Amino acid sequence: MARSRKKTEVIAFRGSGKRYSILVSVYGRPPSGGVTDKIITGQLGYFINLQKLFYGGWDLIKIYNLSSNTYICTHNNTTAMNYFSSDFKLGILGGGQLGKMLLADTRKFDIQTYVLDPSAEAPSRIACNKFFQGSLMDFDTVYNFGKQVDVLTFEIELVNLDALEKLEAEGVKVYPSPATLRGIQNKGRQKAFYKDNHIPTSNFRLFENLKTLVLHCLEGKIPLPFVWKSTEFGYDGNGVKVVRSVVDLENLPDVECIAEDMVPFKNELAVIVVRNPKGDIKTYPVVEMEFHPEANQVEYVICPARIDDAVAQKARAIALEVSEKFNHVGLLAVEMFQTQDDEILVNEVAPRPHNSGHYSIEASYTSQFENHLRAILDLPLGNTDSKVAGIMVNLVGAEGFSGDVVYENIEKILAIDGVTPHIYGKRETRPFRKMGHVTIVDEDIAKARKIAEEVKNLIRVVSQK
Ligand code: AIR
Repeated sequence: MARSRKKTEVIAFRGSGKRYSILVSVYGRPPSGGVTDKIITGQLGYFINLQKLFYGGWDLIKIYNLSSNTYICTHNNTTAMNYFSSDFKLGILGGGQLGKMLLADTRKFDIQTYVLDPSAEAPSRIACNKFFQGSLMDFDTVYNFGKQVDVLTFEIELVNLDALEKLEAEGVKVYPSPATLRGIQNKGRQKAFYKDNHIPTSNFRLFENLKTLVLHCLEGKIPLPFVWKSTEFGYDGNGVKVVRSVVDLENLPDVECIAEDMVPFKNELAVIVVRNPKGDIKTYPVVEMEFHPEANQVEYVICPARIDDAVAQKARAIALEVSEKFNHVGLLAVEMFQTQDDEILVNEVAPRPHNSGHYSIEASYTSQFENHLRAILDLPLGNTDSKVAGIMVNLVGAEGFSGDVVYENIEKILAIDGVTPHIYGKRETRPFRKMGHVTIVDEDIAKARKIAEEVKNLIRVVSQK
């Protein structure tokens, strides 16, 4: 927290309405408005004093970064919330499958939820307490939605950040924080963050539009192949393309983008980190993505990854560092490459529940969804260890099928021990759309892997004839 001293201001408020008491304002900048109780300026021993602040009974503590003009941390101590079977409201931006799985745990704890999603048929609709249909990118829609809840979270990164910032400044707890999301939402900024913080990542170059990238490519300034990524609005593989020759750039959208060095990795790994506002932090075990040898598509997410202990420890340590440097609250999925010489490079992060953690519903002591909830509500974090080995197979829409979905052979996979399908509740399938997943658990990872292959060969997501 707040390591870059000269750039940080700490403000603690007590009181309500327009009258505040201010305990600390580092570097002598009293916040505008309100009544000043006491101002201490100068260098604080950050860690000691911040800890004291957090537990010192102050109502609201804000840490403001003077360089980026953003709040890097807001901590509201006002009342110990009664979340359970009460009027407390958790707002969730996005009502897709991730939200739906999170809602299984809000139901378990009897926590009230409001959900906003653009689709009237969003999967979360059936499980929340109140559903709102509207755009996640529209300032007013997000702001008005957020005003009705006590804590706000999101299950997709493509949300209106300005609205989140305003809500946070007005006292709504937003986790993960808008400042963290701002550092992640734009992939150019995210990569720059890794470089600035000495987190190992592949080299990249930022281009303001496609034309500039094409010019650089034609002049031979970018070694081929490379990975093109649009800096904004990509998800589930959209906005990413491997470029092997200039021709591959032809049909790409004319947007700000990055060109990343291609990493000839041995393994693609992921670590999910969970962190609460107090700073308690835990990681899930390292998972491994196994790719289809020809199609180059992830086929299985395997937990634990079948890698050396030393590599796993390194991956977990790097993931912890990334979460801490982002000052992240909630779940952070850190996707990484294990290089040929066993180095770990961070590929990208997702500040939300993640596909690579779905296995945890059946295989872990505490699922990623329950731990997200515990983290954003500042509750003790649950055990992230696994009870058994878990393998996850994504159910994506088969190529050539669009329309009302049918899960072919689902009864056959249900007949196998340790197999649990999750159906997301999207009525319409489209090629490669994420429609569900299947988890396979077993004491023996090799046996689970065999069953996973059987499942993969049996089930198909198609449309009605
Ligand atoms: N999602 C969010 N970021 C990445 C993914 N996969 C999930 C969220 C979101 C849903 O995908 O749960 O709401 C949207 O899926 P679709 O198929 O409607 O685009």
